[in-house]
Amino acid sequence: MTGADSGWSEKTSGADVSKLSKLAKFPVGVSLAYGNEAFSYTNSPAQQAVIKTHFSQLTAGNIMKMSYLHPAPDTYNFTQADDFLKFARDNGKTLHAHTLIWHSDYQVPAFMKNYQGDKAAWLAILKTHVQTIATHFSGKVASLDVVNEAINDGGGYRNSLFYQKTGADYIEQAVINARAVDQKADLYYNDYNIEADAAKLRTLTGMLDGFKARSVPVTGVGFQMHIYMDYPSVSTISAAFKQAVERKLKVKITELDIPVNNPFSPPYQAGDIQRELTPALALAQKKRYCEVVKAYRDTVPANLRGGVTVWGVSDPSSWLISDLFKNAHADWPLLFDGAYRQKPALRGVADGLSGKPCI
Ligand code: 9MR
Repeated sequence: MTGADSGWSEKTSGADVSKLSKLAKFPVGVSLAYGNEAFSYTNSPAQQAVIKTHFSQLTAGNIMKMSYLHPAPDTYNFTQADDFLKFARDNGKTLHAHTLIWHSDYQVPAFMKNYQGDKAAWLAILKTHVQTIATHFSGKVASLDVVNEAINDGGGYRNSLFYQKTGADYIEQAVINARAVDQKADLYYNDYNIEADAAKLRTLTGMLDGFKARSVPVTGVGFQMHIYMDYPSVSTISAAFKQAVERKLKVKITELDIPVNNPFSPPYQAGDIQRELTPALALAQKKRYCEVVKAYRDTVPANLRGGVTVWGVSDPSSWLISDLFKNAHADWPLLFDGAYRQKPALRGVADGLSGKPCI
């Protein structure tokens, strides 16, 4: 059974949310698949209706990554991204651009993988990359993930292609270079597990302190928040947000999802892995979503709230149901089911946004 099937009943869920984003003064976002990708909104009026009703900000799940926008040294392709931007604008949504620099093997353009050059040459091609893209989107996007996932699980900088060529300098250079061509957009450093992994968080705060000392103009930290029902605790999450808040940096939850099974640790509930989204599990997930959003509101002052974005619209579209996790049962992570029906999780987010008790 996959996330498309569910045992909970819409009638008993009491989700009944009329317009999620109206409940917050900050952006309430969602990531979307585009064009030929599976679960693209472009082919689905039902999905479009959900997007238009409930979200105020959009992030492209893929099409604004490096290899899509900059496939060859002198070739930039903005066709899809511009169409996506048009969809956002036509529907009164802001856009969060993801992401200017990311080490992921799938997303680094082939020409960069093969590029031979010294540190100065690498910093120069990355500067051109960052500034060409940030210039194109300047005035059109509210915020950008400038660098994604540059820190290791367990701490220290990730030994990515970019790190091998430039050390950690590429990170702050990207922020400085983006700011030089876009004075308005919020500029984020974005990563996963920084809310959970103490050593990873220490590397992050060390990096942020260095930025401060050198006046590197980062606006905030994107906490991806691919989390679980049982991990990490709300107090651990709040403490991590505080690290950014204490440094007067914005906090943006950029990729929130909460599967009911945790493939990395024993099943969420004792016994076998949950193979059905029972009403009890759906309600537990509602509570968890609420607590996370409430922790965000309670910990991050209004002027530092960059927003909350979920990583996908419907359960079966989630990256967690993709090949990578196919056999791992990281199921039902999002706010709508495969038929775009509201899950209790949506009510949980709504309650969290409105400061209601999490039940
Ligand atoms: O959800 C995205 C999936 O469709 C892509 O195949 C994958 C590789 O580009 O990236 C996924 O999104 C990732 C995001 O860009 C960065 N943080 C982790 C996300 C989930 O893997």
